[in-house]
Amino acid sequence: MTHRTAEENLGLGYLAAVLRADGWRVVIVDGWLEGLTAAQLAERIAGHAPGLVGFACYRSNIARAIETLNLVRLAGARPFTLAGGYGPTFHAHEFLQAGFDAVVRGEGEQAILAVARHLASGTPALTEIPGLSTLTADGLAHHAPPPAKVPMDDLPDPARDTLALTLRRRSLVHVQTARGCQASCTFCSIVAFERVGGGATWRQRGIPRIVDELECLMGQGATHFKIIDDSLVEPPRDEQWCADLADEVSRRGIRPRLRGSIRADRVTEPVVAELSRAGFFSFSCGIENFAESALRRMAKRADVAQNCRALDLFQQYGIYVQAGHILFDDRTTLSELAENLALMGHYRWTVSKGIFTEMYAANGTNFTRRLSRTGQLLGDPQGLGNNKYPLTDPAVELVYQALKTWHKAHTVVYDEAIDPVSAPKALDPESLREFHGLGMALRSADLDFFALVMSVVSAGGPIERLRQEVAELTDAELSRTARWYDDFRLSVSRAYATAGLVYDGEPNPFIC
Ligand code: B12
Ligand code: SF4
Repeated sequence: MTHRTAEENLGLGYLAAVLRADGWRVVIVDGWLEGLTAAQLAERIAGHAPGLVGFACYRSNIARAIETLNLVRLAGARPFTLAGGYGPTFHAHEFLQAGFDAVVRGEGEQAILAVARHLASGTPALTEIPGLSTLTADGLAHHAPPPAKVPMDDLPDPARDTLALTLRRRSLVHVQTARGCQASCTFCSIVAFERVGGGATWRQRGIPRIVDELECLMGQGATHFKIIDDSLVEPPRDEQWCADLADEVSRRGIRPRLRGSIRADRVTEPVVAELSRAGFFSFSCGIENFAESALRRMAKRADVAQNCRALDLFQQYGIYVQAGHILFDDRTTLSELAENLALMGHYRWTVSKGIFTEMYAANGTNFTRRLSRTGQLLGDPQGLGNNKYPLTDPAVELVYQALKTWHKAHTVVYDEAIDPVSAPKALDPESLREFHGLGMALRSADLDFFALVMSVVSAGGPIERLRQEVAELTDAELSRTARWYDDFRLSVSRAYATAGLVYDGEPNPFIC
């Protein structure tokens, strides 16, 4: 669980589908979607007396997974326990030491099938299962490299056991049309994950299969979908592919509302026009930065001009955009911050959850490898899978601390106000507009504060004096605006009541 609201877990759906196709009885218990405590989840698991229990984990939920596992064991059940997903893939040792019998690195369909067969018949041996890791007397053992990736059209459609729950929560129904990405941004876990499995870092399904799945889900009541691909229009997908998708959707007479993710350098007018015709009303776009030097450092394929062109086109077609932003990394400069402030102000209509953003240093990424090589890694004290590192420029550090303090003070209101457009929820256009308006008001307040901090720090002077001035400014602005934020929260509550939505996220653990 996090500050986000729950969404369906397509990974579990794919694993269940593959196991069922092989004749196994599978039960999916989605503790997050169902809002279960560890004790309730453990009771449900133990009640099925399973031979194999698989947990889908992030590094950040290892503690809850282990708590649940221990409760299952306490209830007398002794299943073989397997952990998979991004957390176990990049932190295999920690998951095994914490008590899992085995970890699957990378995609799980083939490995879980092999583990199920092993448990039933002893064959294949655990040590022969590709992608499986266990603890041995010698420590962590990655027994065999992950298997060759299965072509996407050869995978069954994911099981949809949690569809009714998802629809009830008005959370978008997830669909995957491709896995991976062909770019290689330094901070990205997606490409790191794809490299674990080897082979191509991107593969796709054909349009007929994609639209079949949409049509089938619409027949079960789904209207709004999140296409969870990390990058929708990877080559060879192009303008023609977008037109073909729109044609196929229209030929079937369905009108899905779609949200997707796209890289800015793949955005052209025909792409946006055709995707809009296919039903896309919202995109998440990794803009990341408005300074050329920062984009080059991140190895982004897009330059600043492409970022701006993409945003302009989305605006022209009335598409909501959640703009991924990474304001700070170890080498951020004051002039880069100034360039960002200017263009963030120009594009204040984009949806962003708060003003403070920094580059995550996740295990397995090129960014983290570089920090490790240069001795800059300061560890992961919160155990969230996000290593700490120092900033080079002390003046930048002042802006960093000020924006972080500001963000922390408002994190609850960001999460609640912006969730319905960033998650997003299945809302009618009017509610969506209302939540977007609330997000823009928050964004303006954030940018005003960012501008004030920049004006103090850019004036220059001894760093200790600047530190004092920034601290005083932050305190003064927090108290000056307190009343406005109180009123704002009332507006958010009213918008939730009008839309009939409930926000049930937890406090954000990542801002610390
Ligand atoms: C949709 C999504 C979400 C949804 C919910 C997803 C859910 N219920 O699981 C939302 C928006 C809520 C979300 C939240 C978060 N997410 Co997210 N999310 C995604 C996204 C875009 C797609 C996930 C997906 O469905 N993939 C498709 C399925 C088929 O793949 P899969 O889930 O990885 O499962 C496969 C394997 O991992 C493995 N596997 C998975 N589980 C298991 C279990 C077992 C037993 C086995 C054997 C194998 C196995 O087999 C599966 C089939 O091959 C991914 C990016 C991506 N491409 O995966 C990011 C991603 C996984 N999320 C990420 C992050 C960081 C988060 C947050 C921590 C963000 C935040 N700061 O709040 C939160 C954490 C939420 C939590 N529960 O704690 C990162 C993880 C990075 C990392 N190094 O750990 C990713 C990679 C995004 C990124 N750009 O970096 N996320
Ligand atoms: S474009 Fe997005 S998914 Fe692709 S490598 Fe960059 S950050 Fe990762």
